[in-house]
Amino acid sequence: MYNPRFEKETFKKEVKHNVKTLYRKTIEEATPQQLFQAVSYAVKEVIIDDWIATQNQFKKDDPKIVYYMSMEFLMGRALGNNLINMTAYKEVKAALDEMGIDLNAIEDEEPDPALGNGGLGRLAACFLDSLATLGYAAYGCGIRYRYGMFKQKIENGYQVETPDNWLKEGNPFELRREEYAKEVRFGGNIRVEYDDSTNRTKFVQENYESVLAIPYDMPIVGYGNHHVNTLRIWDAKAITDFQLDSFDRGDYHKAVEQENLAKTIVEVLYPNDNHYAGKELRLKQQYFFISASIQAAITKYKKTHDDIHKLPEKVIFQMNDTHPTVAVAELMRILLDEEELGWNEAWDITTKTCAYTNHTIMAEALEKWPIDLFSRLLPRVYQIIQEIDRRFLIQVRERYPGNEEKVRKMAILYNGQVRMAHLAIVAGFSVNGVARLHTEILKNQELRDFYEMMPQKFNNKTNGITQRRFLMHGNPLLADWVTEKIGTKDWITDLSLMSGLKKYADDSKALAEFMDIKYKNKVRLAEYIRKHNGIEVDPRSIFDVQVKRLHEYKRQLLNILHVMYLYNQIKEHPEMSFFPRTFIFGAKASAGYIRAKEIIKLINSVADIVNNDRSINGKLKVVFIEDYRVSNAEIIFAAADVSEQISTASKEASGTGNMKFMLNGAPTLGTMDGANVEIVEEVGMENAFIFGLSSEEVINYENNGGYHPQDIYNSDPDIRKVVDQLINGTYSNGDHEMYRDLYNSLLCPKDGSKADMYFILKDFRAYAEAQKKVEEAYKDKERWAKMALLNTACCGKFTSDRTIQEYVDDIWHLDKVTVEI
Ligand code: B1N
Repeated sequence: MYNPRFEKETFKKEVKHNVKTLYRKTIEEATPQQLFQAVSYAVKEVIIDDWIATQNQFKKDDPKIVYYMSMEFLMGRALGNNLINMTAYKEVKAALDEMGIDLNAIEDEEPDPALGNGGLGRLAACFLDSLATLGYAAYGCGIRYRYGMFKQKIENGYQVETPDNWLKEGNPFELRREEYAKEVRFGGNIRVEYDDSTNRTKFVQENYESVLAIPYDMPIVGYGNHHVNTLRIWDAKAITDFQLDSFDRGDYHKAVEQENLAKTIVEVLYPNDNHYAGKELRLKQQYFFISASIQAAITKYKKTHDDIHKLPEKVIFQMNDTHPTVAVAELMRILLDEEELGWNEAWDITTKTCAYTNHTIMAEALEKWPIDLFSRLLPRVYQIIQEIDRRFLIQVRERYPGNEEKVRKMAILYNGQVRMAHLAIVAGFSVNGVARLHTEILKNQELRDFYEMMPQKFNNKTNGITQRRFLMHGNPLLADWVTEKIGTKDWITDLSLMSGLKKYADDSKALAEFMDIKYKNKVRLAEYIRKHNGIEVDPRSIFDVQVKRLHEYKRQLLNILHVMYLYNQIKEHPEMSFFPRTFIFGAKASAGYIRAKEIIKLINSVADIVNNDRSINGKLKVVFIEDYRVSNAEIIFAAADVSEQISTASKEASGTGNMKFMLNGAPTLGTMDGANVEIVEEVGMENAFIFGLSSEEVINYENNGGYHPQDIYNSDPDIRKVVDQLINGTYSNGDHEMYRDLYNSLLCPKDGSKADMYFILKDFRAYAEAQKKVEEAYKDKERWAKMALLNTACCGKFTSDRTIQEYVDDIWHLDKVTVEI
């Protein structure tokens, strides 16, 4: 047993006790939310002991610590996951059963913490899970947004956003740690002072505004090892009167200003995925959590070490994309202005401590802050960046004498902007992409100049996912079956053992069991859809699923245009054989992304028409699942037959949903993009459905001004019919304008962009053919079962445990910690 406190009678007593002291109620009287709180506090009690033990072990071992700096942590619910990782899920479920409490129902009471947009934030969460499970010392550093990712409602087919007040009922797993607060300063000016006694120039920030950053700690429980790391997210509070400089005390105006700053700074997560909006408040958020986190890390280091020069032996700051990149300048500031080191010493430390992960090549996601905004908000940090840039350009000119074009291309400060990626590359000792293809594109295209000058920094770390959440918790039936078949539970921490399933690829009995589990999971999803959408879907139909953020490059439009094409085919040839299909979508669009919202409306309009057409006998169904998020994702992956990964080749850096589908036995229907390439390499071409332009072809077209979608429109009547249906009222009650912009985007955009930028019409036929192959394969039950099973069997590479071990081996060089209980 993991911990005697999970022993049935002990745990039941604890829950009863909590209900009584928290709510003055009995179990029978408590609401489900109150039961969730009471159970969570009982679980937290146990976690805290391990948390303390882990911290004590850190004190003894003094391991190197990685600080994973991220604007986003898409954690998902904690209760079930913590129980799984404490290997107490089944015990606790049984204990609660005896009290008449359904653990699943209690879990559904937990708000789904959504402090992230999509893949980037969820990756951070998977990494924390793996770091704790592998026994490494790690902190996640982020922001405690009052409102996370918005809740999505679909009204009349349109997306409507409502606030995600996730803290409304209180978060039982967090710990407020007021005593570790740090001050963060914004704006004002820098007074330069010369100190004769020390011969040093001092830089003093004056007339600034400041806020107090207050950390909240959340436990990150490792699997079965009593190791508990910390996710530290910062709240902001106004600096109270007595903490103000004496001349500011009693300045009412300033007091109110600082209250406002504190309130607004952590108010809400920017709901943009793969998009840079350039808002001042966003830069404030970035500096706020970075300054607080770096200060805290330095304070912690200095408590037990007296030589700041040895910081790189004990500390790594891993920057999750460029959003935390101001970290390099903030670390320099602390080393220069507070530790009073010289530039070279400070630079040496910084460049051994900071590392950068790139997650996208989408041009619109590149962070380029206007210098006037940046220097006004962060005057001292800006000075430091100027000096970093000045020294870097000297090196560029040394390496490329007379090549001012290179200088312009590589400068950190250029054209009135601070290019954050350049800063991250220059100051980081490691630059990594998130899938092999992505890293190659970085080296050969996007970051070519930097790769040429400093090839040793570049490396690949293909993303991964945690099997604890996405198989054990999301798909318990399959998890138990895997354990039985391969005769060990060890896959939970060693996913390569899944290959032990390969020997069942031709075993009819095993295949039937595997598909029976899939069927049960489809029934579970069908029930969810009935409850939440009021749509009846047939679990015997093919569940064809595309769930991810809505973005043009991810091509949900290609998917729905193909559905429209199939519908036309069925109507035109009612006699044609057609295996029933349910197309399932889930996607949030950024609030200001008009075209993405039009695509959501189109999907819902097509759903309306198709689902209500009695003449097609339910052969085709379209479902848009409202409010796609981590908690319903777990149910969706488990139930999928087909994994749609159809981004325009070269655009999806990696993808991680693709891996979750694979783990759950859904073959990939996709392009050779991101990690799909590696998925196919593992499972074999014959167990996936690959189609479309290659990344080279796409990049080639792009470099030559695009292609002519008109030619395809003119020569292919099926495609023409579908495209015309966007503007002939078929899906808009006769309104010819509703989808005009989507139509134009394919043939003749009004905003000056290229026609069909994402090659939807170009890839359409290839996609339709691949879909035809899916149908053929599915009709052959054994063949399909074998494909599905082999996907699960070959997914070993895609665990985040493997990814984290690679980061440790190649970049972080952390020490393993064994928590002694
Ligand atoms: O990061 C994931 C990858 O698997 C996906 O392919 C990639 O699209 C995603 C600005 C982003 N890249 N960039 C972002 C998110 C928020 C934001 O404000 C950019 N997200 C990704 C994990 O590597």
